[in-house]
Parts: sequence; C-alpha cells; structure tokens
Amino acid sequence: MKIVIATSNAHKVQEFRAMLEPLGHSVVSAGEMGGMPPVDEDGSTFEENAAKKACQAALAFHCPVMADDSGLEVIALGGEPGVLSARYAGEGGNDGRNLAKLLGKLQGMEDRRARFVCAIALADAQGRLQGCVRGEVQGHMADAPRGKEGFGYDPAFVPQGYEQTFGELPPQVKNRLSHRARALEQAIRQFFPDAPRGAREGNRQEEA
Ligand code: ITT
Repeated sequence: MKIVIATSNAHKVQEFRAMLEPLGHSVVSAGEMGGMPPVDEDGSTFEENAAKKACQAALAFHCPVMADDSGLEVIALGGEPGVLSARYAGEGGNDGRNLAKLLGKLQGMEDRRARFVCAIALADAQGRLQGCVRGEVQGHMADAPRGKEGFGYDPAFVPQGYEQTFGELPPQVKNRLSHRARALEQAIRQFFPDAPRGAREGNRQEEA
C-alpha cells in the first residue's frame, strides 16, 4: 500500500519508512507531493494539530494522507514543551536550542519524568478527517545530551526500562518502542484493517 505522510520533518519520514517498508508499504513524503502546504499549528492538543495537518495536506495533494503531530511532555514542567516542542526556543530556534532550553529549566530538578506523545491523523482525499490515534512512551530526562541517533529531544530522553537515551540506542530499538511506533501500530490497525500487521509486530518478525 502507498501511504502519503504529511510532514516536512525528514526525520519523521525516515522513521515512518523504517517502520512501514518492512511491512511492504511504500511511503511517499510531502516533499515528493510538491511540499507541505503551510499549516497554522495553533491547536492545544497533538490530536488537533495532527488533524489540521492531515486535512490540509489531503486537500492540497488530492489524496488520502496521514499526518503526525508529536512532542515531549515533562511532568515537573506541567507538560512543557508539549505542542510547542518544535518551537520551544522561539523563532529561529532549532533542535539544539530547544533541548538546551529544556535541560536548563530542569537543572537541579529531581523529578525528571517525561513522555513522548505522537498523534497520527488520517484524512481522505476530500480533506475529511477519518480518525486520529495516539501513542506514548514513558521515560525520564538525562542530565545532558548523549548520542547522535534520532533527532529533537532524543539525545536526552531515556525510555523506561533502558539506561541509554534515544540518541544512543540503535534506531531499530527506538522504532520498536517509540511514541511514533505505538501510534503507527494503532493507525494501521484502525485505518487499514486489511493491511499487514502493525509496525511493532513487523519489526519483531524482522529481527527474529
Ligand atoms: P511537521 O509539523 O511538518 O510534521 P515538525 O517537526 O514541526 O514537522 P511537530 O510540529 O509535530 O513536527 O513537532 C515535533 C517536535 O517534537 C520535533 O521537532 C521534536 O522537537 C519533538 N519530537 C517529536 N517526535 C520526536 C522524536 O521521535 N524524537 C525527538 N524529538 C521529537
């Protein structure tokens, strides 16, 4: 099956490809469809923003699309940076500045619990929302960034049950247990019930 992913984030596309291609699906990026239309991500939830991205991209591309809105929630900061994860350090910010700002706020704090959240929405070719699912991975924030894998806040996020950060763990491990993997597994089950089984099962089979 051909799945169009409405995102301008190349790292997300790479992860969707790594999770979906072993299952026999091909991933088409927004870039290959002519580029993401501008979307004002002003929703107060990941679900609202994922739905906006999916519906607006489907209208622009004239085909069904899936969109991902995701981010990090730090418990002791009341869920910050949340839906503002990509823009935490303000205009002109980037992954490095966002992470530096967050680790600065967490300096000396004992409670470092955090979770990554991913909402995946599906829109039909007429831009109508078909559904939205959510995946989460719990963990905690390291004191300082470690590792070069992944993107965004990965170098400082240690998933529950591990000692390494997503920046240190091999991508196959992140793609098995991440918020995106968990949302995608549900998305496939809910949106494409006749498709091959979800990403996590698929990756497990691949590794077996
Ligand atoms: P699109 O809106 O075009 O999809 P984006 O990067 O702006 O691209 P979001 O609005 O969903 O996407 O913001 C996601 C941000 O949350 C991302 O820039 C990272 O800072 C963080 N994030 C999300 N998933 C992550 C992951 O798997 N690893 C590390 N950081 C992640």
